[in-house]
Amino acid sequence: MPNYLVTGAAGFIGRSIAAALLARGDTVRGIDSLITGKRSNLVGLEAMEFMEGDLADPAACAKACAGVEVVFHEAALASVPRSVADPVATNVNCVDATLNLLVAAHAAGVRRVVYAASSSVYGDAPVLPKHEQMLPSPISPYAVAKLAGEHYLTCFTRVYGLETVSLRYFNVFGPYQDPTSHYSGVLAIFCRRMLAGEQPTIYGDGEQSRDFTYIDNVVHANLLAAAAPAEKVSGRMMNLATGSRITLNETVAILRELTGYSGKPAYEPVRAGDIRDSLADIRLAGELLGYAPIVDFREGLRRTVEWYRSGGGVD
Ligand code: UD2
Repeated sequence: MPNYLVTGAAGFIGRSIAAALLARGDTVRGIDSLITGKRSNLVGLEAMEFMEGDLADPAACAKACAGVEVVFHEAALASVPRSVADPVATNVNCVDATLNLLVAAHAAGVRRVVYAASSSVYGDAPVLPKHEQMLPSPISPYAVAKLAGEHYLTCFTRVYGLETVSLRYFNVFGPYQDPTSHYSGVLAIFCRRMLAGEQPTIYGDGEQSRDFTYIDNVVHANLLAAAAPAEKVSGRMMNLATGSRITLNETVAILRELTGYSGKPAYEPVRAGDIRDSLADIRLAGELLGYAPIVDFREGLRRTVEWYRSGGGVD
């Protein structure tokens, strides 16, 4: 029987967590609807028991949770603009899916659920860095859905005694992030375009900033969150980031060095639902998990460019 279930196991973050668990010898089950996850992301994860299934289906959730001790819940329909285009699909795949998973996890006797929450819940409050005592102020349907998931986790701890931890990811990037959709993370899109000698597009003036977080930091924090004592972390949410920020214009300048692209970006109007600046206070994850970033932005971007350069992300 697997110790761990990873939802969204054929997605960027899910497959990275599954790979780390397998590497340390754990038994892992993965579930993915393959709506945005890709079979090609399962290469190298052959030791994982993989189920194609949708968390919107309670029976699939029950099957996935059977015999599991800890769930890493990474499945989602990520992307702010996708949620603006189709808020109902985001709700089904983020809110309904999370509730179904929690019901199944509780019924199956799962001990802990670790949840991929999002920095988008802070909205556009001008305070930087964003800290966990701030009142959430979601702008996009995606942010609302991710926040609803957090509240369901806390509720399941309070009402049903299920251990839960929510990690508010800040703009995660790295190998295996899909660069092919216009709903993809910006750095994946920029890496792919600039390596191909194509012009990147910046929405807005490029002075918006993000606390871009390399994937290894996210995997590291998830493993810590699964192992931390319940009395310290259960029912809690915390930021997961690096505690530093960079503008899109600056990322393009670094990517010009790393990719050799010599052109300038195109500028288009600001995207609906977008946040201007994002920077995390990461002290709480330090206190509760002993988390500190292990790979900084520049090194993460260098590794990411190398991965795309060597053919990653293209099926
Ligand atoms: C939000 C969350 C992030 C995660 C993610 C999931 C915030 C601050 N962050 O990321 O934590 O949950 O959603 O999808 O809410 N852009 C361009 N050109 C492009 C693509 C994007 O300029 O080709 C801009 C975009 O308008 C935005 C920035 O890049 O200002 C980042 O966009 P993104 O889609 O990578 O991530 P974001 O910040 O919506």
